[in-house]
Amino acid sequence: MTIRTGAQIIWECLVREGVDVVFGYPGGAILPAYDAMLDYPIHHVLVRHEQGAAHMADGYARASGKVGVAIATSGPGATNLVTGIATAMLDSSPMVCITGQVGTSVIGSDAFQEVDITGVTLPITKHNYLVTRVEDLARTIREAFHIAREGRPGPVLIDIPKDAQNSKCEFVYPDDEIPYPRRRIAAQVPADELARAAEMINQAERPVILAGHGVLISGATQQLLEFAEQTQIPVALTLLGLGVFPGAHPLCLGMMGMHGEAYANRAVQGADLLIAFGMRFDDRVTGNLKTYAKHAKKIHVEIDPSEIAKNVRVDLPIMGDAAAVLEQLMPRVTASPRADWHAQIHEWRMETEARDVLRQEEPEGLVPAQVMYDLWQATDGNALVVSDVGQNQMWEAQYYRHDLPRGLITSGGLGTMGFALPAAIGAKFARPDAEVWVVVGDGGFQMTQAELATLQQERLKINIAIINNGYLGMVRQWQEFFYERRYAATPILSPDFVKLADAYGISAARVTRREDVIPAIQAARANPGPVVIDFRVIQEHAVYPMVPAGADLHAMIRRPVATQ
Ligand SMILES: Cc1cc2nc3c(=O)[nH]c(=O)nc-3n(C[C@H](O)[C@H](O)[C@H](O)COP(=O)(O)OP(=O)(O)OC[C@H]3O[C@@H](n4cnc5c(N)ncnc54)[C@H](O)[C@@H]3O)c2cc1C
Ligand SMILES: Cc1ncc(C[n+]2csc(CCOP(=O)(O)OP(=O)(O)O)c2C)c(N)n1
Ligand SMILES: [Mg+2]
Repeated sequence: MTIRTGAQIIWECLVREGVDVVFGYPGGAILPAYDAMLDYPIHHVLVRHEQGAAHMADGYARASGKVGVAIATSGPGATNLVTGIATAMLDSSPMVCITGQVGTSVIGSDAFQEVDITGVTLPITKHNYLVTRVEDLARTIREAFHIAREGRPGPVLIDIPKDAQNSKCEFVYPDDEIPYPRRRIAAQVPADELARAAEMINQAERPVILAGHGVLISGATQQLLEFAEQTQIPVALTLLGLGVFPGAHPLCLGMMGMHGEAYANRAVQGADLLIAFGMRFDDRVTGNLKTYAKHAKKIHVEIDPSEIAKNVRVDLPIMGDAAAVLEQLMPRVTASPRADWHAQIHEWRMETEARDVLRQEEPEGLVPAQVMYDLWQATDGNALVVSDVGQNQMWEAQYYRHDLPRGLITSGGLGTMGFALPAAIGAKFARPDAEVWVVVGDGGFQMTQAELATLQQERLKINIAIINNGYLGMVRQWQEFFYERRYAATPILSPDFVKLADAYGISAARVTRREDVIPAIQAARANPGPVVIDFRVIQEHAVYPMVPAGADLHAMIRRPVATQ
């Protein structure tokens, strides 16, 4: 008989789940678990704030497709995880968070560092548990990992009171079948649905494929490529879908939505059929729902039934895994040149390109889009970029062309500033050989810059490009467009980032001129340690195009062109 404490059972189970790295921060209620950890082959990354631990676990998950693990103590440790958990929830990222809790005998008494964290995280976890009996721990942990990764992935939290960690029981690893999900989605799509979908696709004259994050989660990138090439249907991508279809492919329309390519949005609005794979029609993607792709029939391929008809009414929902559905559709779809449609899209594309900031007369100062373009060039498009939130995120999405899946990690649904640096640390643990670049604004960087110490303590090679415009730029842009340039609370003072990096023992450079961009990037790449580059870009500079929130998708604010 194998007797183990609850604390030991945690690590026994994690090791069996294939976990070899966790991100965490200790404290009283989780001390038994930390004590037991030393006897297991697990690398613990000590973060500087628990929000960082959650983002690291999330970044690890997004870079690898595996479940990331974050650990925190009760009370403030657990509540500090909340933003990171919500970030993972909104973007369907698989994560398990383990929190210590006060002893079961004092739960509910406002004991020291007591917070009802299962209550707090109920709406932002896929599932959560309070495990009061050591006998339930092993099964719960196994179930938690299963739930985190199955179907539509998401974060799961396990709260473990200190006495459950200290108690002992017989340890038997429960490797029998997990009874979840209770409503499994059939692998086989009903024949009548396949026939209807194929008919709609084969008859369409102006179809567009909308591909999202679900294609990545499903591992369906190859199937998507074959499907698009077979049908000759252009592919527009969501922010979280960038890379699931090669950006360089002639059928690729780039990003759709609020800051998507104007020609992609025009194609969506002009389409007679939308075929959506693994995307959830977020409001950043659709704009005004009343006028969204009004003339298009819609097929929605989705794994989560609650996403069907949530935002957009669809003519044909197909429940299933994107890869499986694409494989079953393939033999039924026919090639069609659709020459008029492609010619129309080409015309829109040319019009869009004429307005490209990179084709405009050189403005004074460093153009952020240029920095992104140069980063793309200098890294041969092969970097794993982890972007933050705001204008920097949109410029990255527009000017760093992603041809490969899992080349971009970013917080889409929650739009969490401060995500990039910690998420990049997690991603580097998942993919140690990847060239990891953080793209972050001066505001977002200051939210989690304390993780520079974690970066250095772990001796990780990550490069950080701060797009420093002296503003909370994306909010300033809204103020410029919609609040008569009344810049309330958006000019932001930053420390000297070069000196800041130096204080952590990290190399740094400042770039103010275009000609210094590529040399600085190459010097950073050549440096064996982490490097921070402070790109001092033009301050008042907007991301175009922009669909104002709630406006019609075709009613884009466009960049003015000199010739018009
Ligand atoms: C400042 C800012 C600006 C933004 N602007 C834009 C913009 O212009 N354009 C844009 O696109 N986004 C934009 N976003 C991001 C946007 O908010 C959403 O996060 C994004 O559009 C969601 O993409 P998605 O639907 O592909 O991914 P998710 O939200 O992750 O949804 C994935 C979907 O796939 C499904 N799925 C999961 N697994 C599978 C599977 N195996 N098979 C089938 N389906 C599966 C899920 O159930 C879910 O419905 C912006 C965000 C910020 C912060
Ligand atoms: C945690 C958090 N707080 C507030 C916001 C609202 N917000 C969205 S973008 C943005 C500005 C970001 O500024 P910065 O990091 O400098 O990036 P920039 O837009 O200038 O590139 C703000 C405040 C947010 N997304 N996240
Ligand atoms: Mg800024």
